[in-house]
Amino acid sequence: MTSTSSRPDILIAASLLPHLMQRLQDNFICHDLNALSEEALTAIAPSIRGIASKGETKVTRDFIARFPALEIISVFGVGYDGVDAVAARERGIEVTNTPDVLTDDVADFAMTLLLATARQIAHADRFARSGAWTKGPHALTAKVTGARLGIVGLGRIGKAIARRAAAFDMDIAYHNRSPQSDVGYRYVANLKTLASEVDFLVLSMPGGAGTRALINAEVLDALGPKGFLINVARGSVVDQDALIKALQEGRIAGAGLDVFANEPNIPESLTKLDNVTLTPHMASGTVVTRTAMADLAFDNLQAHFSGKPVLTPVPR
Ligand code: NAP
Ligand code: 8YV
Repeated sequence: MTSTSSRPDILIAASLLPHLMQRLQDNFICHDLNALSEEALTAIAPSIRGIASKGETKVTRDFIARFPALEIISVFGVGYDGVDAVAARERGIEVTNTPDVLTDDVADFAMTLLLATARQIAHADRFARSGAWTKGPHALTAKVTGARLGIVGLGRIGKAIARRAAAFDMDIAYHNRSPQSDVGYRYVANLKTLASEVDFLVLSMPGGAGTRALINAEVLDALGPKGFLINVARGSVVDQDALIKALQEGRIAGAGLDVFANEPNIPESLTKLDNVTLTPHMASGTVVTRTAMADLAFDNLQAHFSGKPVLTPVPR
């Protein structure tokens, strides 16, 4: 713990894990954005030197402009699409995230969603509990082993998903803006073409303006009535209305979704569907991984305020 006089003031812009909050409170003067009135925020704004935030939290250009002494924004999460990193960079403000420590858990979860959706685990569970089994067997489901997998966003998480899919003998192809030199999987330059060639389309690209609604009605139609969409990326990368329509009309077979357009709200038109598996943005949500993310988010702040290079700056 550092002495109160030397502790930098930081703004807590999101609801964070108790473990992270404890470490922040021990080392910084913490101001909780949610507990501050507009007036109180204006009063403390000149003293704020750091912001602790989450992947989904909006830290806009206008918000950043309110803090003239801001030096660093530490994001708890690898995705930092909520932060206007360009506005931060223009001011020389450091932005950090938490890559790598969550890769395995997110990839495990993507495979879990894929298997659960293909084999209709959530539906079968409801079926078994309701007693419907006494009237006849559950419908047959889709085979995963040996099926064709398309990954959109073959980065850290995408590659970890591919390694897991290889153990299911899946035929793996991917789409990025450019091919990766360190993998042997088939690169498909056109997203619609990739969708038309696979049984499962898994999304693991970043959110933000560059990927907004990349998965639209045309891509879904290319995936087709036997194809499944699995999204562990961001809700923003899918045109959610087009997805719901495609699911309702059987134009795709099903979807496994961990992320949504307007979290934590999920439209009733989606929750009513039987051909979906829905989870509340929890792909990185194990005790071990969330603790590692919290430690990394803290260590970035600590390094910066100790005059050391931050551990994981976002790419420039
Ligand atoms: P990463 O290593 O940066 O990989 C992202 C990949 O996406 C890169 O290979 C990149 O390749 C590709 N990409 C970027 N823009 C693209 C575009 N317009 N079209 C197609 N591909 C594009 O990031 P990561 O660590 O794997 O994380 C990926 C994302 O997963 C995060 O940004 C976050 O949104 C999401 N995530 C979700 C959860 C969850 O709880 N559900 C947890 C962690 C992460 P190119 O640059 O060559 O295009
Ligand atoms: C986090 C995520 O759960 O890392 C990311 O990009 O989406 C998740 O790991 C989230 O950002 C924290 O709420």
